[in-house]
Amino acid sequence: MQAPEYLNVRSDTVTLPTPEMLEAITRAALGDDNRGEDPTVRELEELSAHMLGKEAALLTTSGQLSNSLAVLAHATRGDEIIMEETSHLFTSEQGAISMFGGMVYHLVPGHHGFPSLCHIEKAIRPRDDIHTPRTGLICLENTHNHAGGTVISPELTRQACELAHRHGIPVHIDGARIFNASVALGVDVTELVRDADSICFCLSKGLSCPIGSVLAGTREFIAKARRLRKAFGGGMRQAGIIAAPGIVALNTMISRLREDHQRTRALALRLAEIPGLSLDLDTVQTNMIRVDVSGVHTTAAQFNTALKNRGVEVLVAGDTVIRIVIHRHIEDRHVSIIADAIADVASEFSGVVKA
Ligand code: TLP
Repeated sequence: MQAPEYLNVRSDTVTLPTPEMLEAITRAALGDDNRGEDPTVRELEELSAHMLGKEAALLTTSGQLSNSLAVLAHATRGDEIIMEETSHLFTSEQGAISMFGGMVYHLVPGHHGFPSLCHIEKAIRPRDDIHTPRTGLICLENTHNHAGGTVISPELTRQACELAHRHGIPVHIDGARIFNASVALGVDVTELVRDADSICFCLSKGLSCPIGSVLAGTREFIAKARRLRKAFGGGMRQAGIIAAPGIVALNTMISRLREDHQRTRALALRLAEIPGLSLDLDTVQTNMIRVDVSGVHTTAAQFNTALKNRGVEVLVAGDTVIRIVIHRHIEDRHVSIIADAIADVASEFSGVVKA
């Protein structure tokens, strides 16, 4: 008998490289990337810039490093950075932009992760007031992690950028999962990033690469970010072994994200039927589901422990909120296994005996 599978749906970061990626690593032409001599890194950077409709791109080790480099390249010490109040940049990156860049967060409320335009406008500081900080940058996040993987449309992105640019402020998009947004909306990724001054995306999430993120923008911006990357100790040598699977991912892994979204929707519909669990189906737009388990009188941590004993692992995303992220290793047949395990745990905690 085969051992039961352990289904880790904590994040799409758990995905492993494909055989094609591993083969590409062994074949990659390599050089010293710190000196711009790695041909595979150059190829990935050129391909990324082309796909995003930007002048240039830079390979970095992580989404967080890309975000920090973007903020530090756009803004200066003491500047305020406007973003939605649950942005990953604020909630989950250790305050790095304050720690390393001396920037200040200016948080605004939003809907489904999109900061409302009137709040952005109110948050922008007057240029000529000697008392206030300067507004250095506006950040958007697409898809929005803490809002549940929600997407921002090209039209909303355009409106936010138009507002920012009217005030002479640049816009950065944390697009860790921008390809999920483009697939969910059925629009080319260039439509989603056209008006933004910079954008980063992750290779290491739903695209299944082991490492890496790419930051893109103008040539001048990327040259600045490249210098800063070195200052952070993020300059790499034969980084073609990271870039090679990235090229495979960009060429082959984007359209399949649709399957992840379909399975996510199917699972969310099952979970919405389970007594005591609460989730907002409106936010289930890509590959994530957030579920509040307080209705079955337990904590997210206890819920996860009970789930792990049944071979399913989720993320504890709040005191009573669990997060499920569907990815390449989750097949159709796993959807009902996960739903049954969650239903079992929910009924166990709520003391309801199953018929
Ligand atoms: N998100 C991770 C962890 O923070 C939990 C995840 O599992 O979702 N921007 C966004 C929107 C992200 O979701 C993440 C990672 C990052 C940036 C940072 O990327 P990495 O982990 O590569 O530094």
